[in-house]
Amino acid sequence: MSTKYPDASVNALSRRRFLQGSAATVALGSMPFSMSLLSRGALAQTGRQEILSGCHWGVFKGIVEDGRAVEFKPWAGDPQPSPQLEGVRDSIYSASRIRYPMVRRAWLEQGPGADPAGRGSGDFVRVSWDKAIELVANEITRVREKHGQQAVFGGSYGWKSPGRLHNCQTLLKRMLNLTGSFTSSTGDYSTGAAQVILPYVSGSIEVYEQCTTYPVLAENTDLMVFWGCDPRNNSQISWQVADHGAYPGIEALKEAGVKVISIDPLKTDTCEYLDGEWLSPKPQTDVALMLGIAHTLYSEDLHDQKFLDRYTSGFDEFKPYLTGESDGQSKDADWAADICGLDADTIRDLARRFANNRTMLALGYATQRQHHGEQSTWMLVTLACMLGQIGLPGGGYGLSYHYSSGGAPTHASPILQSINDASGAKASGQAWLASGGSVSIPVARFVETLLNPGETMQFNGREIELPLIKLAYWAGGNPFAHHQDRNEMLRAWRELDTFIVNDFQWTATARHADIVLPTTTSYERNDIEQVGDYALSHIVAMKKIVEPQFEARNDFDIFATIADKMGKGYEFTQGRTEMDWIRGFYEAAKIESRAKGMEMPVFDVFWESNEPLAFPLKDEQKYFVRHQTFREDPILNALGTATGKFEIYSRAIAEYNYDDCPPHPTWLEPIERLDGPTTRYPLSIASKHPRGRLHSQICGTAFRETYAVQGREPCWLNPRDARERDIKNGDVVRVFNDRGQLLAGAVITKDIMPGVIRVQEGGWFDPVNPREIGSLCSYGDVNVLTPGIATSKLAQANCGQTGVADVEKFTHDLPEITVFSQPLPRNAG
Ligand SMILES: Nc1nc2c(c(=O)[nH]1)N[C@H]1C(S)=C(S)[C@@H](COP(=O)(O)OP(=O)(O)OC[C@H]3O[C@@H](n4cnc5c(=O)[nH]c(N)nc54)[C@H](O)[C@@H]3O)O[C@H]1N2
Ligand SMILES: Nc1nc2c(c(=O)[nH]1)N[C@H]1C(S)=C(S)[C@@H](COP(=O)(O)OP(=O)(O)OC[C@H]3O[C@@H](n4cnc5c(=O)[nH]c(N)nc54)[C@H](O)[C@@H]3O)O[C@H]1N2
Ligand SMILES: [Mo]
Repeated sequence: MSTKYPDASVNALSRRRFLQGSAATVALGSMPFSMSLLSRGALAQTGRQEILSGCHWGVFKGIVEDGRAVEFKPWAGDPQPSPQLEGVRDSIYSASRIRYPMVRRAWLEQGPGADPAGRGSGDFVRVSWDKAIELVANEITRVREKHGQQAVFGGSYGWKSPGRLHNCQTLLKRMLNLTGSFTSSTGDYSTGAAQVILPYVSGSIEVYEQCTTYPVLAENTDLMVFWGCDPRNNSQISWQVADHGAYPGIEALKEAGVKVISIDPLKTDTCEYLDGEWLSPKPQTDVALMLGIAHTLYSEDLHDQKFLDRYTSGFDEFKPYLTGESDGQSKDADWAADICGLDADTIRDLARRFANNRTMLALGYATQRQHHGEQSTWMLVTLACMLGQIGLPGGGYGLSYHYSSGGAPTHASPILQSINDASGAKASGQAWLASGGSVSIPVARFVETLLNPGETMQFNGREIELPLIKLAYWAGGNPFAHHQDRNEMLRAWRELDTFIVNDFQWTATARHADIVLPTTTSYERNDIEQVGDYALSHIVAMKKIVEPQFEARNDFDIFATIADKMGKGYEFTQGRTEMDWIRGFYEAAKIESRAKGMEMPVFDVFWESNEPLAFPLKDEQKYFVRHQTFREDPILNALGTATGKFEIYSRAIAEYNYDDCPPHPTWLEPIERLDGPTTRYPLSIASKHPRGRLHSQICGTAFRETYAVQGREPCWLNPRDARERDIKNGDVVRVFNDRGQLLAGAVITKDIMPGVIRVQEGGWFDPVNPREIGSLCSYGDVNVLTPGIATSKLAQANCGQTGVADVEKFTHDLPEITVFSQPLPRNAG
């Protein structure tokens, strides 16, 4: 297995479920499935059809009239459908659809590596599929022969569509593994820092594991703290097919009258909905704030020393830092107030309220997607240890309440198998961390690798040598949206001979490719998936809704044909059709299900029913409490750390001796922040995950019109900052710093703290002059402004939520936005 989230979460979940299953009594015989087979589903064979499918945004029925999808109607069982579904439907037909195989003219006419600065200029030549496949296969072979296997990069990262068969990233690796080897990538952009530090702290990656469930919170929690955490915005999507279970969960908190605090530079949807108390410390100063709270707990004897003694190790090493005994600076509330901007009384009050209530600390991922991002997660766990409520119903901490509906109870479901990357048996559940190729680099260090081949890099206690890469193949990701410091990246890309992209949209990534292969959307092929990353509530047929548009082909068929060209066609397909594979995954789940006392219907009945197949929820899962078993018996259920306890001080990290990741949680100044000591721009950038998109996905559809301002990405700013710059609502503004510049449309609102602007990640990069590094982005890709640095030597993760800039009213002629239509030659010569 080689995908990230499902393996991480599902392995942990399934392991636990199996353990619990063997202890609990699972009734033999059939369990009640809520699907009424065949009765509801039979398709009317008229001009109009309703076809069941699923996507990151949820389960839905594709309404098809005369072969065209006219509506994606949310499934009746969806508690809170995402409005983005309409944009998802439009992605099939949008003007940004890639129609034919295309090759960059200079590359085609002059060979690999020709005119690398011309990438992005839009001068493509249409070629036949046969020609395109031949070019790709020959180029992979050429690069391997000339520069070695590691010179091919196949660790392409991103939010490919769900589905157990058409997983384009796995399929790319499958082709590359069957024909040789390649350089892969490790980790992800979401939790790059947290997932590396947490195994030292709590013994597992945690960020993709189940939290104490919402029903438990509603019953037991007095105080729910959403710390840079916005589940109502972020639960619109899941890595698998979204269940949206967070929404009824949050509604239950509201009904129960749970007190809510939101610590965030923005007034979030979640805070608004729950009528929460909004506190806005300066971005990137959360560790200082947490230390101030911890200091108050300690100095007022509000901390739980018994919990610290029994369940943690290293508090004694941390204490001299907290009190200032070791460095002369007490980390008290006054010290914290100076840094974070909340006043000291508020900080002390937070400490008292946390200690005197059953408190759940729900941390999002943004605070770890920052310079020294390892520290915020570590410090939050430390705070929870001091409060001593970990493992109690409704107390402690949770790291995935905002992600894929973590906290929605887990159903008793079998786990669907999926196609593999043919790399052979991967021994442990850690496989997703370093899967596929023989060489692997931290995922966010690809640009650094291109620029520094042969150099060594510290990474999580190891040294790795950065490989020479000449060919990059991307499938199912958009690095020209997700990676930071776009201009540094453009420079690095010039080191490549060849960049190949499979996608269905003309993203900036596809535009910067040498060879572009048009793929189907998941609505043009058949597949199967689970509903909910944590809930695992259903198995859903992801049925083909419409025929492939233009010359689009499935990634499966594309990679099978490339493999075939290289003599490995049968090994790739194993002679099985799309439906053979899907049936096989289902049959394996049916066997697993039977072992657990549940009888799934035969495949054809499932498929024809046109309804998702539901799995039961047991009470012990409904009322799951994270770390409860550890609390009950810390010897028998020891954590996976070296000491078996929560580690507030890590001997292993001490041995690495990294200057940017000390052995206990520590406040370290980031390279830049609002009012930072060496910071040169006045506004901090919150590149929050978008309300109207999944990253960059569906930016190229008509749904963009629901939020765009003068056709551009919005830039939210506080009235004070707008007034100081004479900016009015709806003005086009230029946002800039030393790294880059973009245009955006001003949205003035008090829902953002002074000194902070919000430009959501995922806006499509649209340089006015593609040949010029530093050119103005006319649509609003926030990553022209963010730094490409790593969090630290420990995790080498991205810092997308670090960055400062300034804003001014844009008074020149507005440049055209070209990125949402078919590419045309621009500045090609
Ligand atoms: N500044 C800043 N930057 C960030 C973040 C931030 O908070 N701030 N967040 C980071 C995070 S957490 C993430 S996860 C990344 C997200 O970065 P990405 O996951 O790269 O972003 P997406 O827009 O989801 O890109 C997915 C691409 O895959 C394509 N695709 C979908 N399905 C298929 C398929 O079946 N086949 C093929 N061939 N292609 C397909 C889509 O069309 C799209 O172009 O961004 C990161 N970047
Ligand atoms: N609608 C939608 N939902 C999504 C996604 C999407 O693209 N669109 N992407 C999905 C993915 S891949 C991921 S990884 C998750 C991402 O989940 P997160 O990383 O948690 O999401 P963000 O929206 O980037 O940030 C969450 C909150 O943190 C706040 N914040 C930013 N900086 C700071 C800070 O320094 N301190 C504090 N206290 N708060 C801060 C932001 O204002 C925001 O409200 O979301 C998932 N959900
Ligand atoms: Mo992510």
